[in-house]
Amino acid sequence: MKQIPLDYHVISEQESKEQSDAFYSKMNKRRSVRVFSDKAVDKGIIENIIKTAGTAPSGAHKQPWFFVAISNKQVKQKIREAAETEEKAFYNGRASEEWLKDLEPFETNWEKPFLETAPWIIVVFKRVYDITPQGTSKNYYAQESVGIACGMLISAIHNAGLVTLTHTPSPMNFLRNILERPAHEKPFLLLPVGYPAKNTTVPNLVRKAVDEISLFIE
Ligand code: IYR
Repeated sequence: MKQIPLDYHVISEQESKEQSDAFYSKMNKRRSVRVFSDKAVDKGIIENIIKTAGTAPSGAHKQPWFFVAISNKQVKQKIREAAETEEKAFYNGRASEEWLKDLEPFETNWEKPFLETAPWIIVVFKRVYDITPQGTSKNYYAQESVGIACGMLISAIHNAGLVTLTHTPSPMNFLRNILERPAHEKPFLLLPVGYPAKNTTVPNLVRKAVDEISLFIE
């Protein structure tokens, strides 16, 4: 592939410190939200968020992701109904005792009204392989690549002043059917996106300290 100069401008160590501090403070304010306002969000903002996710690195630059953004009320209703069917089975027997106990602090249940209230739902698909005019082409590290893209998507949502929830109704294959996506795309994550409902509360979580999540070898 043709090489081009890197578009890069060095910043001072002071700026680097300030920017890393500011970005951490901003990201540390991100919280998963389960109760949404129905206030509309402009399509252009959702497009920017998806474009940001699409800047993620990927194995052999295969970009093995596909994003479906839904604001259509009927489609959101279909997704809610199908997700709640799976969630009912999960909460009424499929989940282990241990799993349900671990979820208690979050006060979740099978009901997922946010799938209709949130102005947008983004469904992320992982392309297990690609289909090209020449036939099929292999993707590498698709799981890692799409996981990274989702992290960037969530950061972009937060940066746009919006909130989301990483929702994984399990199994998620109904999303492929409702959204009429091809067989080589596997549903990966479902994210309602919008504004929090008025007076939304969140669990009083504590994040692990840096010395609990890292080791420095100097
Ligand atoms: N998918 C279910 C259960 C659930 C599982 C985990 I792991 C969570 O962090 C939260 C919920 C639900 O959405 O309720």
